[in-house]
Amino acid sequence: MRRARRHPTLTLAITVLVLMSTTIHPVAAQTPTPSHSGLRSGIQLSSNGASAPTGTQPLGLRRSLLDSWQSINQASVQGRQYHTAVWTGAEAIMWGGHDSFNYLDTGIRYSPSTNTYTNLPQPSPITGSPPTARQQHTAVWTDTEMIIWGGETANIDVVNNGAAFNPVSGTWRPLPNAPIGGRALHAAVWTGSSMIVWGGATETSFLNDGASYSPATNTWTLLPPAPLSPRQEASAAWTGHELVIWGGWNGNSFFADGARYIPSTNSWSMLPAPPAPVFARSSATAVWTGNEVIIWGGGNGASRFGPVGRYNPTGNTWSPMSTVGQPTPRAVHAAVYTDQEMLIWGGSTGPSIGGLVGDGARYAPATDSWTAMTLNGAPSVRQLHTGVWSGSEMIVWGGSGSSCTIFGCDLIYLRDGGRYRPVDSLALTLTAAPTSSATPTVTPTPTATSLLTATTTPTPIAMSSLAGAVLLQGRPDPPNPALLVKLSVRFSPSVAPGPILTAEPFADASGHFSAFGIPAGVYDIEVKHQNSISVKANAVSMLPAAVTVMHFGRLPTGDANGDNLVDIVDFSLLRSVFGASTDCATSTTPGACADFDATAMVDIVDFSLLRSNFGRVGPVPIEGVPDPCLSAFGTVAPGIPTGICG
Ligand SMILES: [Ca+2]
Ligand SMILES: [Ca+2]
Repeated sequence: MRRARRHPTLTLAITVLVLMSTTIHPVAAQTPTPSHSGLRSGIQLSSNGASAPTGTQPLGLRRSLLDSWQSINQASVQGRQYHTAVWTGAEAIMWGGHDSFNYLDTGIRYSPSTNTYTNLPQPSPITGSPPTARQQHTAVWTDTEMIIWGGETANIDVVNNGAAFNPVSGTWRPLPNAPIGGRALHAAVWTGSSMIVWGGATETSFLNDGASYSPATNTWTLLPPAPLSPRQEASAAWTGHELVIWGGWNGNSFFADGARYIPSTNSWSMLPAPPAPVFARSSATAVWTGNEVIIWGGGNGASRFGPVGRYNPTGNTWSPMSTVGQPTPRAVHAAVYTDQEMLIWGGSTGPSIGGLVGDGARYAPATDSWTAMTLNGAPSVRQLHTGVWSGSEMIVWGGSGSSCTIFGCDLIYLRDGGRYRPVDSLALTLTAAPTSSATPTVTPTPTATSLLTATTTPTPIAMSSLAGAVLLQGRPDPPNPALLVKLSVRFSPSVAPGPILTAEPFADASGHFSAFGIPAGVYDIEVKHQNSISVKANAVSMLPAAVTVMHFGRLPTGDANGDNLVDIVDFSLLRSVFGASTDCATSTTPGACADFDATAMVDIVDFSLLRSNFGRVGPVPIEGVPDPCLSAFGTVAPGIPTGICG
């Protein structure tokens, strides 16, 4: 039984694992490479490099209301932890891992645009002894391939082999074995031309050697000796010029030192000490912002910690980070960088299963400030999950969670996830209007909740955003889960010719929704729910780099078949299911959506709602805006005082 890589920070969780398995499985953060620029694609809110905000923060009080989660259903493969994930530009690929009984060589491709999974082909070509299945390996995305390397296999042994998967051809190819020994819980980054692996542990020892693999030549190169002592679970990031390594654990000691390796000079140098107080730890996460490596979280045997700091490789200096509003200190969480903010979600805040969390927060380097992520619709608590940034969403998947009965709690292995969409109104309102955005307004494959589908090819233009709200006739006022519905929002240019844009955002329990990436202009905006007729606001000015705040009032209901008119057809549908229990979201029964008030029952109340709108045709003008907070119509631009929604 291995000892070297037993994780120091999750004692109780490991105990439970031992009860469920004959082996001990240490705990490590996921692939430390979610922040490569190569991973980014999809819809962007604005150009990169937002200028430092100044002045007041319009909508500051509402920022947390604008973000949202969308659930990802269970995959057909086993639940797992210690797997890896990469973002290909179109899909998240999750592979390998462990479910306490099995080492896994299965993988899935998850497409946000269709919200569906595809299984990876099996087996991968990593054959022979030890076998393919593994956990605690690493994965990087090269822009054409996902490279899997190292890890612990079903023989309870570590390996120095790997393979690369090409999602276009759908095929695997084996890698030549590395010139360094097998290992798990090592660091791996993609440099743009090579995969660098460093550190980690075997069954009996810890390592401080490394090597780089070039797909172009299909060859490995040894790294020069590092100035760091051997360790596992160090945090690592690629800056565009160097590999930055910090912290880790060697079975006895936790580390608070770090170093950087610069391939162009083939040299290592030590990092200066991070800002005080410095807590030695393992399993911190590191993201690259384009200017700094932000290292946060991790722990030792007894404690979890918040910031390490922000390391600037240009000046070889550290900056401290605010802890105000930060997430509960944690390890084995997911961290991604969005181009504006670092997102921290999930993980373990303490040694017991009860320490698993399903919350998170966003850190904005520009303002050194944290914003809580909404809990509304968030995935269940978990650790050792993966998180990748798609360009518009953080895609969280897998990990181990908690299942509790009167007998206590057990770890469960998850195969579902969630998609988190931050809406950074701060950046939207304070980013200077881009004159030549390199960011397309629309991608060829918008996600299910991607807000825009254009009918023509867009030209680069300054973007605008909508922060909207609705109520639904017949349903309680907010906050109420009956308001968690998908909306259809249509932007029709009012004055100048242009494409009609449609968005399908989800409202939250407050009825709030958002749409962004809208080319600045003047639009007629029409909002419809599946069971409502639409309401329309005419000639709304959407200014560049600003958020337009608008309440669309109470949507009139009664449209059972979604054709934007309430007539005899809807009445017939209602009558066909009258008195029945039904669910519009899941039932395919005609008339299932006649449950206008979301009581899961079609009854006289639904009939009355339909009757109240019988004969009406959408769109209709906005009716009744009962929320004074959101009754302010028009455009909110920099300089508007906060407190509108106090
Ligand atoms: Ca109808
Ligand atoms: Ca009902």
